[in-house]
Amino acid sequence: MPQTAIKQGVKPRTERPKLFKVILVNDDFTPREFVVTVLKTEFRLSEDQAHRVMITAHRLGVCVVAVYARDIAETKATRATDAGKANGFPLMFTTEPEE
Ligand code: TYC
Repeated sequence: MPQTAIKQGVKPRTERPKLFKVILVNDDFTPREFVVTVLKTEFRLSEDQAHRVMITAHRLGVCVVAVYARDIAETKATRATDAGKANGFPLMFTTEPEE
């Protein structure tokens, strides 16, 4: 558009990329300490944060770990789930879009 032209009828919009939640799902088999270790290594949570997230999922069934851009959320959820699998645990992380 030439610099002198006037744009009409276009709503000014600030595009913000949608964020995705990574969700930790409880199970009856994965040891608590293993869950804490995965949360610390893959999501860089402190010992304290990791313990709180683990115990919340343990008590309520699920807990939001963090929010990221879609590809980062999916990569981290996959890597964290694979860490459980590699050790024979059914540990599961899922992703879902934020409203
Ligand atoms: N419920 C597991 C236990 O009692 C611990 C656990 C917590 C597993 C959270 C998964 O997302 C989870 N050993």
